[in-house]
Amino acid sequence: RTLIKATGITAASVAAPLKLAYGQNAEFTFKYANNQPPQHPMNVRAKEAVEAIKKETNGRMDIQLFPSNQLGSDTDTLSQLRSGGVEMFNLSGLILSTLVTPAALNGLGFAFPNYDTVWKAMDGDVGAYIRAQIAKANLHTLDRIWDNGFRQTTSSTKPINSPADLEGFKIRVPVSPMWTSMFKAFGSSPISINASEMYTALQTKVADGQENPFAVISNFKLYEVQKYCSLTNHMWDGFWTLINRRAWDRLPPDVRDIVTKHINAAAVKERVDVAANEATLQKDLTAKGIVFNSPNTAPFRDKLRSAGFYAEWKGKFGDEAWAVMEKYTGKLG
Ligand code: X2X
Repeated sequence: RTLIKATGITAASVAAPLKLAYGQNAEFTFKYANNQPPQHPMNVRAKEAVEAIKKETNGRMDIQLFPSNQLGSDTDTLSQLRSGGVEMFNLSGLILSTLVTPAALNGLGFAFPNYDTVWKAMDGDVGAYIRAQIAKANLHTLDRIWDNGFRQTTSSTKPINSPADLEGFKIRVPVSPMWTSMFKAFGSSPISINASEMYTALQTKVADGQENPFAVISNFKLYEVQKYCSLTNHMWDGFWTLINRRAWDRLPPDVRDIVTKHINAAAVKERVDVAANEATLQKDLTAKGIVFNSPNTAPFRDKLRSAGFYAEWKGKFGDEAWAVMEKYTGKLG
């Protein structure tokens, strides 16, 4: 005590460096949830980012990552995010659309021809439009959307070659009106099931098929319960990083900037990882027994058009949102 007084060091200034040195007792702690297994590039890059954030904030900001829906299904976790039980969540925009309808815009059937158009739209005006709508629901969204991917259709019973093969097909879809509406337009029997229950639903034949990008088919081990994979590329889906508004507002601006910088950078790296894996994953899945086929997708799009799918969604999204999408995709429907 005498020594501290004599040197002018206060208790606070002694305690602070100790905290920094050992990285304990973080000032801010966030739970950060997602639905992907730990090996998915999203979790690999998110883990690097939370470590970098801890380091650059000298331990002030501690983000704990919870992969594989450890905190609850996507639907549950969205409720927890809104109440503040979970502070951060990577969620598909289409599932978020149960709360914010325009977040499903990018899921419009066959809207994007390739990744180039996806990133232009999502890093451009489509993304900005969606984030502005999400902000109205009291959630903060980081700028860079993570890649889930172009979705392919798998089945335990038969390959999907034409829209007729989808008629009466029992297909698991995520819990979101866009998916239900699309597969109803195909004449299928869509069953809404969260990702955390997907494997079991396929294993027990509650559903005969599902649709997801290669990375999900592989990381969720769907090759154990599915035989065929049809390259339908019927929609592109990504994950927004959503943050509870009150939790975000509690962070000092310098910490917010560090979080924003590292999570956005991680999302961009994850996009590159997912793209790099695509070619090898198809080979891996073939080796695991999956049989691939490449249907002509034009008749699928025609079927959605004639079933009134585009007209229905143009009405739901409104002319402004529709025009923002068409700036990138050309005429929809
Ligand atoms: O639930 C799914 O199918 C998944 C993993 O693709 C989403 O997060 C929408």
